[in-house]
Amino acid sequence: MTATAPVTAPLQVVPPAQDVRLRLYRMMVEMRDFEKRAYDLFLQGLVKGTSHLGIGQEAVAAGFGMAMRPEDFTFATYRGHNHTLARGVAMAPVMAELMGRQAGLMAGKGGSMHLTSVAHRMMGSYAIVGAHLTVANGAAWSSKLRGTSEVTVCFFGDGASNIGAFHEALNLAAVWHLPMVFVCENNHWMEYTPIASVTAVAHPAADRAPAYGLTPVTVDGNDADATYEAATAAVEHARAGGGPSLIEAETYRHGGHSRADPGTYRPNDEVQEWLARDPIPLYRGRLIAAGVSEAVLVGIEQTSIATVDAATEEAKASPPPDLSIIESDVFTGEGSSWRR
Ligand SMILES: Cc1ncc(C[n+]2csc(CCOP(=O)(O)OP(=O)(O)O)c2C)c(N)n1
Repeated sequence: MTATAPVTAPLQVVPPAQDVRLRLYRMMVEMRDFEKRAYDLFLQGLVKGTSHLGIGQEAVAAGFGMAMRPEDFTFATYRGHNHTLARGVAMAPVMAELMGRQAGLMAGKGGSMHLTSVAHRMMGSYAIVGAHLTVANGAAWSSKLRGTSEVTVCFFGDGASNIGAFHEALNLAAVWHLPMVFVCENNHWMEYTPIASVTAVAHPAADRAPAYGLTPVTVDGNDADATYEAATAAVEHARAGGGPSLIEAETYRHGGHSRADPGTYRPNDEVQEWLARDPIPLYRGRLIAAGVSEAVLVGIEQTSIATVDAATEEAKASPPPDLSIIESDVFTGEGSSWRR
């Protein structure tokens, strides 16, 4: 069974201002260059452990990253490099983390699947499918109890929509009217299984939203203008006290599920159809059509490569972590006193 055809955006997308569009383009180019380099470094044996690339899915991370404020929280899956960069985390510590170096975001202890930067309110990348949706609810509940205007955005894959925690999280978010935005990145495949072959509805997340009183929203996840518009609406709705939203962004991963997977189980015509809708060349063409000069775009592209080069060298220059860090950052150090 092949994946469903891409949605044609149901939204009347209003083009963002040109400076926003250029920042969206820069973010997507940087994400792509970063992940291509990470893959090269994996082939050289320098990236340790496994990694899951979001190449092809950049317009989702960029659209939401642009719509969020610094005080908002992100929760992501193991496919979380792009979401981490989208929160403004510098490339060098992320690259060093992938390489298991001391200069890594978590001193080299976490690796690709656990990227976290509390300072950037990037509250973690989670490897247990679906489990982080309930944790994200906790962050949103905290924001609400503290009377803040913080919003939590939680990304997950289509496969997570068939996990019980997805339904539990949507239900409580609705009951507690939490400032949450649930974002399903429907890339049509959960590891090696097409989501359509194991799901009773066409849109695995959006079609279930009404069961929890939420509006079903689908968006073209390869169109950065559309993701940005949908993200802005949902984030500001939550910030204004309107409660949770769910957005299903239809997209596609260009490569396999994880680093060692060539992805050959996918029909070639399906892969070609989606490659032709690569979000970055599509957006580049749109910017040119809108009057942006070739020189401006080339400048963004050259700067991106230079940034990735510098991050790679910085990461390579860092030594492996000292064994003494193995017990740090494991416990809060406050025992269970917080429970009383
Ligand atoms: C609870 C649980 N079951 C199974 C796995 C193994 N597993 C890792 S990724 C994955 C596929 C998830 O697909 P999806 O949610 O669509 O996300 P994607 O990888 O496409 O981004 C599975 C089954 C897991 N990590 N956690």
